[in-house]
Amino acid sequence: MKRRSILKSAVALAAVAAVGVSAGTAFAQDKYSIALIPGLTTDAFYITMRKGAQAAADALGVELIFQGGPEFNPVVQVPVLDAMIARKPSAILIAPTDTTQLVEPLRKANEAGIPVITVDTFIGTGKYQTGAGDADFPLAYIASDNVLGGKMAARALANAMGGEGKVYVSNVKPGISTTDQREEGFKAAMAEEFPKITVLDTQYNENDANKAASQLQAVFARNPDLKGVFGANLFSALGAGNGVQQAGQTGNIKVVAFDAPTSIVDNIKTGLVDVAIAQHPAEIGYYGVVSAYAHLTGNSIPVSIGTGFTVIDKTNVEDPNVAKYIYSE
Ligand code: T6T
Repeated sequence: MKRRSILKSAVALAAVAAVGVSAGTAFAQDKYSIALIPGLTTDAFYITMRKGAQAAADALGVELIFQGGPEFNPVVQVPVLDAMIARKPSAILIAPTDTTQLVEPLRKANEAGIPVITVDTFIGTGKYQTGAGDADFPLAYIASDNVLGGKMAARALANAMGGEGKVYVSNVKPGISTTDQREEGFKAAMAEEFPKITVLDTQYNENDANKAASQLQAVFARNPDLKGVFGANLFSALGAGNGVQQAGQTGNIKVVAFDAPTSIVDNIKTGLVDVAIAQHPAEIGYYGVVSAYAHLTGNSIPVSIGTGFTVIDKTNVEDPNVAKYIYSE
């Protein structure tokens, strides 16, 4: 009898231990996993965003899963998102590659109970949690103020050109919130503040720098008095700058670049590019992870967080306080 009760207690103890072990395992599995799906993986902008996100993940003890496609394209991004939803991360941070085509795919994540935060780009109108529209379900939008950035680009280009002449925007394609807003801001500032500048038709390059370079040469062939170009993102700007060089127009056709990879910064040093407007992608990644974590741990979060810009030109390109905003490769 006595022996039996000892046995019983041993079984009970073993059961407790088993619960302890499984509770421990469950705890390990309960570590939050935050997915970051960039516009594309090989872009210095998103590589830098990932670094900021990883810094926050390390500080908070959460797992960061960085997964994306090789091209900035909804057809490529949606399957990556679907696969991520199947993995059931605790939250998804995503730079949607199209304002409308990512709405339904992201709704699936939301309906599966995975909180969604958009970083860099937005879906719908970008006004979330308003109860209006069918694309307001993401919890937050963390990004640069792209309309303002476009206005800053217009002012920088007008200044470099002496306030008159012909320019055009080298852009990716319509339907991307960031680059659409930059073009909108650029055109608005040109119309309101620089009446002697003519803005020619936008050239769309599908995020292909080679195409952007050929387009520059074609626009220049049709407009030998072309005085400036605004490259509305990294590949547009890189290509437009290369086009200016290939046309033998370095210094004559002014180039203002959105984004600041090392190649564009090098082009500032040689005089090919006049100004680069650096976004702060590391901050976008950092605050993305912090916001997701705050939400997961029961805190309220801001529905929108704006990060800043650093304007880089020949006068400050060597300044260490400016150099820290050059994107990582
Ligand atoms: O300009 C960034 C980003 O903000 C935009 O949404 C897409 O292009 C970049 O990634 C640069 O290539």
